[in-house]
Amino acid sequence: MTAPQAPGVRALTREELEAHWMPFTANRQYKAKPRLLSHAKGMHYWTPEGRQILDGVAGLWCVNAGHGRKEVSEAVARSLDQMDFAPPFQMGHPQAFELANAIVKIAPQGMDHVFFVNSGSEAVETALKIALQFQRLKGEGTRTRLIGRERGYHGVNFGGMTVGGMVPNRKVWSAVMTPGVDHLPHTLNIAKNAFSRGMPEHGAELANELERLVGLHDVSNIAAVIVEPIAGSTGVLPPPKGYLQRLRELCTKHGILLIFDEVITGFGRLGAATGAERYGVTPDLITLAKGITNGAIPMGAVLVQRELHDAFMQGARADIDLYHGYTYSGHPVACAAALATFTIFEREQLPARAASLAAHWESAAHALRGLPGVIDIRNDGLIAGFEFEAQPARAPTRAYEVFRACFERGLLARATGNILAFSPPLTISTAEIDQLFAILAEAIRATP
Ligand code: PXG
Ligand code: PLP
Repeated sequence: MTAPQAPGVRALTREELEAHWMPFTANRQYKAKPRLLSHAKGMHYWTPEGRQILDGVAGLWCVNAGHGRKEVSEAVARSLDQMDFAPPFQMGHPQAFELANAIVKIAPQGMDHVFFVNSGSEAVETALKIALQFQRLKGEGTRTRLIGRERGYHGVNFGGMTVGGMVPNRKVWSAVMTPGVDHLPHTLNIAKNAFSRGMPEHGAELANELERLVGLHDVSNIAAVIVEPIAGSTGVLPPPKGYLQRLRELCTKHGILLIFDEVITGFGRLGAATGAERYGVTPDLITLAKGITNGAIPMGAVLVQRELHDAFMQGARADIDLYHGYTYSGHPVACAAALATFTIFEREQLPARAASLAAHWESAAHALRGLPGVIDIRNDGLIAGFEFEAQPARAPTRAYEVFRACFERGLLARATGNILAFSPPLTISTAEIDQLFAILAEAIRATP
């Protein structure tokens, strides 16, 4: 594909890079050798110098329908022209209601209310707050404890950071984290499950740790459990067979709400509309973000079971039911982007497309087994993770160096710890899948 025009793109000087303090980035390392992206179309990015980069990560797990979708950009432009902003509190606009109905249509049965936010992190805070208030409304206000999981990622705000289990994201703020939080053990077991294709065989019993926490704190104190159906950011950890079912059973048995954080798994990534659908387990709340607008405009949402929502509607009609919301909740331009994304999803059947590509993706990924230092390959849907042998004294990690080698060879990967993750747009072709893993293999060989 020829590169789209990128007017006005020029190299930045070292000084010009300084003012922007970049998120989750080694700023000094980056600014000494910056990697810039200037334009994007379909499966590719381009650098300012005109190098074409195959997008192996859908931006950051979000551009599920591929880059530069005209329907999205035109809907955004129209919406901006029509109405730049509408206050979301005690006022509404048609697109927010239309979008909520569209989301409910792809949601698991019974999850038929949607609360809008602007990011995955905000979706998580919102879901936790709804869960806590629901327990009070049910007359079980002592249920305040929240349970996350080791190696979970639930965004960066205080609640999400605390239920999350990514050590570097937590350690500095340890003393001021949300009180009353415990963690289930993570499910990664390379000794038993290395090179599993899809869901690993071993580890369903780890869900029983919830029983231990119930025994420790007493069930009357536990409000909710939050997990990603498949942990993404901390290195692609597919759920062991039976694990999520067991967690659901235990939550139901003990009156504990189950929250699936589907910021990555929502909108087709696993070959179904949601991870809940893919794994056949229905939670009480689902957080969504990223793919909801194809990454074009920030947006997130929380999907809520009817029973929970209805419990909030029992007070006096003039009472505000949930003291929560953001200035940009359900922003009209974000809604327009999301509705256009939905149109593409339906027309191109992207979840089904991802499902039909998953077997090819899996075998192409696992064909890299045996490359030097690769100790595990994990996958599900259109996600794959490659774990490298630990070399504690090595900095940067091998994964980071392979990421750089991929970029030099025209492939965008995502390095997290000593793992490389891939999650391409669901519009990828089988030839592009082969190309992706061929570049990766070469980059691994070139990075001893
Ligand atoms: N929950 C999950 C499961 C996520 O994956 C968030 C919440 C937070 O979303 P926002 O929109 O606030 O970033 C995420 C975000 C990575 C990576 O390298 C993944 C995310 C963010 C940054 C990096 O895998 N996921
Ligand atoms: N800080 C101040 C001073 C505000 O007035 C507001 C919103 O009105 C916020 C923070 C929250 O901003 P947002 O609603 O965009 O999350």
